[in-house]
Amino acid sequence: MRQIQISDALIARELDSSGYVVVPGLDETTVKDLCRSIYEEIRFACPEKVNYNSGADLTGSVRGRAFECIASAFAPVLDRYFQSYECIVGILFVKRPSAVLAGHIQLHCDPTLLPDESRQRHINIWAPLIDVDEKNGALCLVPGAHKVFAPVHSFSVPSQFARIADTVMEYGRCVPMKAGDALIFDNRMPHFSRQNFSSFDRPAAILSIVPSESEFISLFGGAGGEFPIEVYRQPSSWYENTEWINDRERPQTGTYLGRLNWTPHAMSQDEFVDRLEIGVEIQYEFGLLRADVDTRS
Ligand SMILES: O=C(O)CCC(=O)C(=O)O
Repeated sequence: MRQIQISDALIARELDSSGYVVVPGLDETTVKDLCRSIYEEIRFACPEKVNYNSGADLTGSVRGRAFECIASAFAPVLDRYFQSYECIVGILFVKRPSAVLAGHIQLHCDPTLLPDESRQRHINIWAPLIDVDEKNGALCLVPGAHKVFAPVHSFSVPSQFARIADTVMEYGRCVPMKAGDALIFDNRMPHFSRQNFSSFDRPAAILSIVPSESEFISLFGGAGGEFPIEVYRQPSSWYENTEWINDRERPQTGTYLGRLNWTPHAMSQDEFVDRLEIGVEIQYEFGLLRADVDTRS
Protein backbone atom coordinates (compact mmCIF):
# COMPACT_ATOMS: atom_id res chain seq x y z
CA MET A 1 0.00 0.00 0.00
CA ARG A 2 1.49 3.36 -1.01
CA GLN A 3 2.14 5.87 1.77
CA ILE A 4 3.03 9.55 2.03
CA GLN A 5 6.54 9.80 3.51
CA ILE A 6 6.75 12.33 6.34
CA SER A 7 10.27 13.80 6.74
CA ASP A 8 9.93 14.94 10.33
CA ALA A 9 9.35 12.33 13.05
CA LEU A 10 7.70 14.90 15.32
CA ILE A 11 5.09 15.74 12.70
CA ALA A 12 4.38 12.04 12.13
CA ARG A 13 4.04 11.46 15.88
CA GLU A 14 1.68 14.41 16.44
CA LEU A 15 -0.42 13.41 13.44
CA ASP A 16 -0.78 9.94 14.94
CA SER A 17 -1.53 11.01 18.50
CA SER A 18 -3.51 14.28 18.20
CA GLY A 19 -4.48 14.06 14.55
CA TYR A 20 -2.99 17.50 13.80
CA VAL A 21 0.09 19.69 14.12
CA VAL A 22 0.95 23.32 13.27
CA VAL A 23 4.21 23.96 11.39
CA PRO A 24 5.85 26.97 9.71
CA GLY A 25 4.42 27.43 6.22
CA LEU A 26 4.55 30.34 3.79
CA ASP A 27 6.83 33.33 4.35
CA GLU A 28 5.38 36.83 4.48
CA THR A 29 6.17 37.65 0.85
CA THR A 30 4.48 34.51 -0.46
CA VAL A 31 1.41 35.21 1.69
CA LYS A 32 1.22 38.71 0.19
CA ASP A 33 1.70 37.36 -3.34
CA LEU A 34 -1.04 34.80 -2.84
CA CYS A 35 -3.40 37.45 -1.49
CA ARG A 36 -2.67 39.60 -4.52
CA SER A 37 -2.98 36.81 -7.06
CA ILE A 38 -6.08 35.00 -5.89
CA TYR A 39 -7.74 36.60 -2.85
CA GLU A 40 -7.95 40.04 -4.50
CA GLU A 41 -9.63 38.43 -7.49
CA ILE A 42 -12.36 36.65 -5.57
CA ARG A 43 -12.93 38.86 -2.57
CA PHE A 44 -16.15 40.24 -4.02
CA ALA A 45 -17.36 36.96 -5.59
CA CYS A 46 -20.72 35.55 -4.48
CA PRO A 47 -21.36 38.33 -1.94
CA GLU A 48 -24.38 36.47 -0.57
CA LYS A 49 -22.08 33.76 0.82
CA VAL A 50 -20.72 34.30 4.33
CA ASN A 51 -18.41 31.34 3.74
CA TYR A 52 -17.01 31.42 0.20
CA ASN A 53 -15.25 28.31 -1.06
CA SER A 54 -13.45 28.56 -4.43
CA GLY A 55 -13.74 24.76 -4.80
CA ALA A 56 -17.51 25.06 -4.98
CA ASP A 57 -17.52 28.09 -7.28
CA LEU A 58 -18.32 26.87 -10.76
CA THR A 59 -18.50 30.33 -12.34
CA GLY A 60 -15.76 30.96 -14.89
CA SER A 61 -12.36 29.40 -14.26
CA VAL A 62 -11.75 30.61 -10.71
CA ARG A 63 -11.88 27.10 -9.26
CA GLY A 64 -8.97 25.91 -11.44
CA ARG A 65 -6.96 29.12 -11.06
CA ALA A 66 -7.24 29.03 -7.27
CA PHE A 67 -6.01 25.44 -7.34
CA GLU A 68 -2.98 26.36 -9.49
CA CYS A 69 -1.99 29.43 -7.44
CA ILE A 70 -2.34 27.63 -4.11
CA ALA A 71 -0.65 24.40 -5.18
CA SER A 72 2.28 26.33 -6.65
CA ALA A 73 2.69 28.65 -3.61
CA PHE A 74 2.67 25.65 -1.24
CA ALA A 75 4.83 23.27 -3.31
CA PRO A 76 8.07 24.17 -1.45
CA VAL A 77 6.29 23.84 1.92
CA LEU A 78 4.83 20.45 1.01
CA ASP A 79 8.18 19.24 -0.33
CA ARG A 80 9.82 20.28 2.94
CA TYR A 81 7.58 17.98 4.98
CA PHE A 82 6.41 15.24 2.62
CA GLN A 83 7.57 12.92 -0.16
CA SER A 84 5.68 10.50 -2.43
CA TYR A 85 2.54 12.58 -2.33
CA GLU A 86 0.12 14.09 -4.80
CA CYS A 87 -1.75 17.35 -4.15
CA ILE A 88 -5.39 16.89 -5.16
CA VAL A 89 -7.14 19.91 -3.63
CA GLY A 90 -6.22 23.59 -3.55
CA ILE A 91 -8.95 25.99 -2.54
CA LEU A 92 -9.34 29.42 -1.05
CA PHE A 93 -11.91 29.60 1.72
CA VAL A 94 -12.97 33.12 2.68
CA LYS A 95 -14.91 33.53 5.91
CA ARG A 96 -16.55 36.92 5.77
CA PRO A 97 -17.40 39.02 8.81
CA SER A 98 -20.73 37.94 10.26
CA ALA A 99 -22.15 37.25 13.68
CA VAL A 100 -25.11 35.24 12.34
CA LEU A 101 -25.27 31.47 12.57
CA ALA A 102 -24.71 31.01 8.83
CA GLY A 103 -21.13 32.13 9.46
CA HIS A 104 -20.50 28.95 11.42
CA ILE A 105 -19.14 25.87 9.59
CA GLN A 106 -20.77 22.89 11.27
CA LEU A 107 -18.79 19.98 12.64
CA HIS A 108 -17.93 17.67 9.75
CA CYS A 109 -15.29 15.41 8.21
CA ASP A 110 -14.21 15.98 4.64
CA PRO A 111 -15.13 13.18 2.22
CA THR A 112 -13.19 9.93 2.38
CA LEU A 113 -11.19 9.36 -0.78
CA LEU A 114 -8.89 6.40 -0.11
CA PRO A 115 -10.19 2.85 0.38
CA ASP A 116 -9.12 2.73 4.05
CA GLU A 117 -7.90 6.01 5.53
CA SER A 118 -7.00 4.32 8.81
CA ARG A 119 -4.20 2.50 6.96
CA GLN A 120 -3.27 5.04 4.31
CA ARG A 121 -2.86 8.71 5.21
CA HIS A 122 -4.96 11.36 3.52
CA ILE A 123 -3.69 14.69 4.87
CA ASN A 124 -5.19 18.18 4.78
CA ILE A 125 -3.35 21.46 5.16
CA TRP A 126 -5.19 24.58 6.35
CA ALA A 127 -3.26 27.85 6.17
CA PRO A 128 -4.77 31.24 7.03
CA LEU A 129 -3.54 34.26 5.04
CA ILE A 130 -4.04 36.51 8.09
CA ASP A 131 -3.46 35.85 11.82
CA VAL A 132 -6.44 33.95 13.27
CA ASP A 133 -7.89 33.23 16.68
CA GLU A 134 -11.30 32.43 18.14
CA LYS A 135 -12.66 35.87 17.19
CA ASN A 136 -12.10 35.72 13.44
CA GLY A 137 -12.73 32.12 12.44
CA ALA A 138 -9.71 30.02 13.35
CA LEU A 139 -10.21 26.33 12.60
CA CYS A 140 -11.33 24.10 15.50
CA LEU A 141 -10.34 20.44 15.74
CA VAL A 142 -10.99 17.68 18.26
CA PRO A 143 -7.65 16.26 19.47
CA GLY A 144 -7.58 12.49 19.12
CA ALA A 145 -10.99 12.25 17.43
CA HIS A 146 -9.45 11.17 14.11
CA LYS A 147 -9.29 7.65 15.57
CA VAL A 148 -12.80 7.60 16.97
CA PHE A 149 -15.03 7.51 13.90
CA ALA A 150 -14.85 5.03 11.07
CA PRO A 151 -13.22 6.63 8.00
CA VAL A 152 -16.40 6.45 5.96
CA HIS A 153 -17.43 10.04 5.28
CA SER A 154 -19.50 11.39 2.44
CA PHE A 155 -22.34 13.89 2.16
CA SER A 156 -24.65 10.97 1.37
CA VAL A 157 -23.62 8.86 4.38
CA PRO A 158 -25.25 9.82 7.72
CA SER A 159 -22.67 11.25 10.07
CA GLN A 160 -21.65 9.04 12.99
CA PHE A 161 -21.69 12.16 15.20
CA ALA A 162 -25.10 13.41 14.01
CA ARG A 163 -26.67 13.03 17.47
CA ILE A 164 -23.69 14.16 19.53
CA ALA A 165 -22.25 17.10 17.58
CA ASP A 166 -22.50 19.40 20.63
CA THR A 167 -20.58 16.95 22.81
CA VAL A 168 -17.90 16.42 20.17
CA MET A 169 -17.55 20.20 19.79
CA GLU A 170 -17.11 20.60 23.56
CA TYR A 171 -13.91 18.60 23.13
CA GLY A 172 -12.90 20.85 20.20
CA ARG A 173 -9.95 23.22 20.37
CA CYS A 174 -9.67 26.41 18.40
CA VAL A 175 -6.16 26.64 16.91
CA PRO A 176 -4.80 30.23 16.88
CA MET A 177 -2.29 30.69 14.06
CA LYS A 178 -0.07 33.24 12.36
CA ALA A 179 -0.60 34.15 8.71
CA GLY A 180 1.06 31.55 6.46
CA ASP A 181 1.43 28.88 9.18
CA ALA A 182 0.23 25.43 8.13
CA LEU A 183 -2.13 23.31 10.18
CA ILE A 184 -1.59 19.74 9.00
CA PHE A 185 -4.41 17.38 9.90
CA ASP A 186 -5.61 13.86 9.28
CA ASN A 187 -8.58 13.73 6.88
CA ARG A 188 -10.48 11.66 9.47
CA MET A 189 -10.43 14.61 11.88
CA PRO A 190 -13.83 16.22 12.64
CA HIS A 191 -13.51 20.00 12.38
CA PHE A 192 -15.54 23.20 12.39
CA SER A 193 -15.12 26.98 12.47
CA ARG A 194 -17.11 29.62 14.28
CA GLN A 195 -18.21 32.99 12.93
CA ASN A 196 -15.77 35.71 11.97
CA PHE A 197 -16.63 38.39 14.52
CA SER A 198 -14.00 40.80 13.20
CA SER A 199 -14.50 43.46 10.51
CA PHE A 200 -12.15 41.83 7.97
CA ASP A 201 -12.33 38.80 5.71
CA ARG A 202 -10.49 35.69 6.87
CA PRO A 203 -9.00 34.03 3.77
CA ALA A 204 -7.44 30.57 4.22
CA ALA A 205 -5.80 28.23 1.73
CA ILE A 206 -6.77 24.56 1.98
CA LEU A 207 -4.89 21.69 0.36
CA SER A 208 -5.28 17.93 0.43
CA ILE A 209 -2.54 15.40 -0.26
CA VAL A 210 -2.66 11.64 -0.77
CA PRO A 211 0.02 9.05 -1.59
CA SER A 212 1.13 9.40 -5.22
CA GLU A 213 -0.60 7.03 -7.61
CA SER A 214 -3.11 5.94 -4.99
CA GLU A 215 -6.42 4.32 -5.78
CA PHE A 216 -9.35 6.71 -5.33
CA ILE A 217 -12.84 5.77 -4.26
CA SER A 218 -16.11 7.53 -3.62
CA LEU A 219 -18.87 6.37 -1.31
CA PHE A 220 -22.58 6.61 -1.89
CA GLY A 221 -24.93 6.11 1.03
CA GLY A 222 -28.13 6.13 -0.98
CA ALA A 223 -30.41 9.06 -1.62
CA GLY A 224 -33.07 7.67 0.71
CA GLY A 225 -30.62 6.56 3.39
CA GLU A 226 -30.68 2.94 2.21
CA PHE A 227 -27.65 0.76 2.92
CA PRO A 228 -25.15 -0.85 2.57
CA ILE A 229 -22.93 1.90 1.22
CA GLU A 230 -21.94 1.66 -2.43
CA VAL A 231 -18.24 1.97 -3.31
CA TYR A 232 -16.97 3.28 -6.65
CA ARG A 233 -13.39 3.33 -7.91
CA GLN A 234 -12.78 6.83 -9.28
CA PRO A 235 -10.14 8.22 -11.62
CA SER A 236 -7.41 10.39 -10.11
CA SER A 237 -9.22 13.38 -11.62
CA TRP A 238 -12.17 12.82 -9.25
CA TYR A 239 -11.44 15.96 -7.23
CA GLU A 240 -10.68 17.99 -10.34
CA ASN A 241 -14.11 17.43 -11.78
CA THR A 242 -17.06 18.70 -9.84
CA GLU A 243 -19.06 15.59 -9.09
CA TRP A 244 -17.67 15.12 -5.59
CA ILE A 245 -19.20 18.43 -4.51
CA ASN A 246 -22.54 16.90 -5.23
CA ASP A 247 -22.03 13.45 -3.86
CA ARG A 248 -25.53 13.24 -2.41
CA GLU A 249 -26.30 11.78 -5.85
CA ARG A 250 -25.14 8.40 -7.09
CA PRO A 251 -21.88 9.14 -9.01
CA GLN A 252 -22.02 9.10 -12.77
CA THR A 253 -18.32 8.38 -13.17
CA GLY A 254 -16.16 5.54 -11.88
CA THR A 255 -16.44 1.78 -11.68
CA TYR A 256 -18.87 0.22 -9.28
CA LEU A 257 -16.90 -2.03 -6.89
CA GLY A 258 -19.61 -3.33 -4.59
CA ARG A 259 -21.17 -2.59 -1.22
CA LEU A 260 -19.28 -1.87 1.96
CA ASN A 261 -19.28 -4.45 4.72
CA TRP A 262 -20.00 -1.74 7.31
CA THR A 263 -23.10 0.22 8.20
CA PRO A 264 -22.89 3.66 9.84
CA HIS A 265 -24.40 4.04 13.26
CA ALA A 266 -25.06 7.19 15.26
CA MET A 267 -22.56 7.07 18.12
CA SER A 268 -23.79 7.79 21.66
CA GLN A 269 -22.14 10.34 23.93
CA ASP A 270 -20.76 7.64 26.23
CA GLU A 271 -19.31 5.67 23.35
CA PHE A 272 -17.64 8.78 21.96
CA VAL A 273 -16.12 9.78 25.31
CA ASP A 274 -14.92 6.23 26.01
CA ARG A 275 -13.32 5.92 22.61
CA LEU A 276 -11.67 9.34 22.80
CA GLU A 277 -10.27 8.56 26.24
CA ILE A 278 -8.95 5.13 25.22
CA GLY A 279 -6.90 7.00 22.59
CA VAL A 280 -6.23 3.81 20.70
CA GLU A 281 -7.20 3.47 17.12
CA ILE A 282 -10.50 1.67 16.76
CA GLN A 283 -10.14 -1.05 14.17
CA TYR A 284 -13.06 -1.20 11.80
CA GLU A 285 -13.37 -4.24 9.64
CA PHE A 286 -13.97 -3.02 6.13
CA GLY A 287 -14.39 -5.08 3.10
CA LEU A 288 -16.56 -5.25 0.11
CA LEU A 289 -19.59 -7.45 0.15
CA ARG A 290 -19.96 -9.44 -3.03
CA ALA A 291 -20.20 -6.98 -5.93
CA ASP A 292 -23.74 -7.20 -7.17
CA VAL A 293 -25.07 -5.43 -10.22
CA ASP A 294 -24.20 -1.83 -10.91
CA THR A 295 -27.53 -0.17 -10.20
CA ARG A 296 -26.70 2.61 -12.66
CA SER A 297 -26.94 0.23 -15.61
O1 LIG B 1 -12.02 27.48 6.57
C1 LIG B 1 -12.97 27.18 7.29
O2 LIG B 1 -13.46 27.97 8.10
C2 LIG B 1 -13.57 25.81 7.21
C3 LIG B 1 -12.83 24.90 6.31
C4 LIG B 1 -13.40 23.54 6.30
O3 LIG B 1 -14.30 23.20 6.99
C5 LIG B 1 -12.86 22.51 5.45
O4 LIG B 1 -11.79 22.69 4.90
O5 LIG B 1 -13.46 21.44 5.32
